[in-house]
Amino acid sequence: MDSKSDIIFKNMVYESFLENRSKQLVLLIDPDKQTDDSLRSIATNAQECGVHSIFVGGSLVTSSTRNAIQIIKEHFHRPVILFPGNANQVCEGPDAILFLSLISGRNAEFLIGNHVLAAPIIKNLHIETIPTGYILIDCGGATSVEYMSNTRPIPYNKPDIAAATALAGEMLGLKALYLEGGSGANTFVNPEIISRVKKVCSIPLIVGGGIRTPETLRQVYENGADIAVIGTIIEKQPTLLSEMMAVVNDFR
Ligand code: 1GP
Repeated sequence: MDSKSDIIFKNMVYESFLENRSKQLVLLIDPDKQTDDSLRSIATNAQECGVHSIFVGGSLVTSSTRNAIQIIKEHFHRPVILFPGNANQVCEGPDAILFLSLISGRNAEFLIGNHVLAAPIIKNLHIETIPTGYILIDCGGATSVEYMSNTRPIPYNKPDIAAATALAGEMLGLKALYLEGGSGANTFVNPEIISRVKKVCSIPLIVGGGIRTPETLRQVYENGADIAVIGTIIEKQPTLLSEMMAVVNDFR
């Protein structure tokens, strides 16, 4: 039996990002938008549909993330990954944590400040970290993440800046990149940005924000996303999840 530190050393959740480099679908759950009952039904639906992982978090979370993770894990048996808006959201229970550096911004608190606060806690809790370059793209409308992080997103029509930012992140040793339009964004990340980033970087590429239809999801994958994240639309239409998974399966 592996000890907890062996599991961290082996980076098991990160390996699951790499092992299936076809396409993966992640469901984002914001604990503040759910009740215990709705968490049970969302997690059960995600398990049945074959969703690869669940991210838990948000820019501002006031309810118990730990409780949400515990309930989700009772019904969903693949990786449950903390996607924290800040160091305060770090808690016991997730299989891994996206250790996010907001590299599109110039706010030191989200480049290193929160990390210093969180690192000793994460170490004590024996949680695997996935160092991830988080890149905000302006997809219309002011998003919570932009406001809460006090950073400006990269303009929608500036693929050169996005690609250079992503490349710098990979050169700094980050192990995944996350192109983020922001939860509930007006539109999804510019496909040209996705394809330019994919061209210059080799680490797993996560894309999320504003993906609301199977057609959009297909476009995100065709342009180079390895992992797509959907949240808002599934809160509104849970039954759409199986249609989204059908798109993922087309790439297998
Ligand atoms: C936000 O990328 C996620 O971090 C999901 O966005 O809620 O718009 O699907 P949506």
